[in-house]
Amino acid sequence: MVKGCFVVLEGGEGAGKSTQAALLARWLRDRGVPCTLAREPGSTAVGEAIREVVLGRTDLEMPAESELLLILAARAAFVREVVRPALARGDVVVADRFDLSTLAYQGYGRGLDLARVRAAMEVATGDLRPDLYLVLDVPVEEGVARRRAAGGSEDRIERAGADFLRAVRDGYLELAEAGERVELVSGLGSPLRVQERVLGCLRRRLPDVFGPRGN
Ligand code: T5A
Repeated sequence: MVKGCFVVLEGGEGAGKSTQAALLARWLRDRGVPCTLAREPGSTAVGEAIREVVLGRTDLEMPAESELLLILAARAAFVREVVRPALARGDVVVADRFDLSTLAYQGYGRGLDLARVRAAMEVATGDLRPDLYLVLDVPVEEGVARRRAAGGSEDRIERAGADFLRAVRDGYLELAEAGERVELVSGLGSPLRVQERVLGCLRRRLPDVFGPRGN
């Protein structure tokens, strides 16, 4: 039986994280593997309330430090109420964003000191470490075009503009280069083509869970 495992989909706006997270959750469930699919910020009562402030309140200007601490307040609940209980049950947790987003957006994007961001993040996450991060990468223009085609309005963070989104993407590329548990995956091509790449990485990096013996 598959043991608990924590996989995170990361990347910039419109990279295809939600699409791939949903495809991966379906792939696991089709094979009888218990799976918890969740998104950040959100997935708890307090997290969804904070999401409404951080993303929904486009009228609010706030210091980057306030944005960071609100997101971490949401994460503290996410870790305690969603991730840890799911891992204890033996689920595969598929998260649409986690702490790399904070380094990429609040660190590289907003310009907060990375060491201080990491120190603050410890309060929210404790010793919890994902088994693998998959960073989906598309050029900023492609991500923005996909989001526009999907319709809906820009959230408070997306409104920061193209230079901000480019800094976020560069941050992800650096984090993927440096991170031992981080895989960079091209998000270009059809969703099914991207899913093949995602599954290829998972089989290679987490064979006990995603390899032929795991499934
Ligand atoms: N945030 C979050 C921080 O600043 N710090 C943090 O610590 C955390 C956790 C989250 C926001 O919060 C910020 C970052 C974000 O700004 P969100 O609504 O969850 O906000 O936003 P995103 O995660 O960015 O969601 P997006 O919808 O923008 O991007 P996704 O999930 O990467 O993309 P997806 O799958 O929704 O696809 C977007 C569109 O593209 C299509 C889809 O059908 C959809 O229409 N698509 C494709 N089109 C062509 N080819 C493919 N391969 C496609 N895959 C999907």
